[in-house]
Amino acid sequence: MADRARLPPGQFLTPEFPVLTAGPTIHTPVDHWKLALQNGGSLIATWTWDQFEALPQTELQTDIHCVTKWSKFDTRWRGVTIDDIFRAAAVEVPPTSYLMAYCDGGYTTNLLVSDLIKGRAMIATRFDDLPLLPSHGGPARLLVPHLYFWKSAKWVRRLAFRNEDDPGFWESRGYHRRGDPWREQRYDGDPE
Ligand SMILES: Nc1nc2c(c(=O)[nH]1)N[C@H]1C(S)=C(S)[C@@H](COP(=O)(O)O)O[C@H]1N2
Ligand SMILES: [Mo]
Repeated sequence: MADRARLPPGQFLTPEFPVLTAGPTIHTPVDHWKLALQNGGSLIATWTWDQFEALPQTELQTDIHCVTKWSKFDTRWRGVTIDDIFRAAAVEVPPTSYLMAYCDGGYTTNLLVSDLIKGRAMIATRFDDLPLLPSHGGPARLLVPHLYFWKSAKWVRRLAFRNEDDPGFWESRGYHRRGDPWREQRYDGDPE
């Protein structure tokens, strides 16, 4: 079997790309799309679709791991790293340690800023060289592949720095605050 060492504990490998959404698929036309970066309630920067597409583009090939136990190897994405988003907004030093991602449709997820920087995360707009399908979060989703896939918020529209690590949608429904698959941080109460 292919490279067992790449499979986190309790996971199985699938060639499929399952769709998991709490609620309906959201369809946001790109001319209605904007990304906002905030510090708490104050706006730091916004990008229209065309402005966002003009930011530096990064390709990333990576394994992904869902808490429902499927993992998929070597997925291929393109988008804008969070480092480049912060740079474009002249955020040299992140103002807080936490961040909340907000999506069209109301989904949210909380993240440590340290899990998003240094090339570990992006806002992805392409999968396998094609525009990201709405079912997988197109036009744009967060991609944080080293954490369980619920952290990779689909249809993301707003990133807000926060002073506290307040729980997002799944985190307030019994899932772990951080969700590291290598530590099996599935549920609230699993090891830090
Ligand atoms: N906006 C939004 N993002 C979301 C979700 C959701 O319900 N709404 N589900 C999460 C969960 S639980 C998983 S496993 C992945 C699934 O992504 P996929 O459908 O592209 O496989 O999206 C995550 N991002
Ligand atoms: Mo999930």
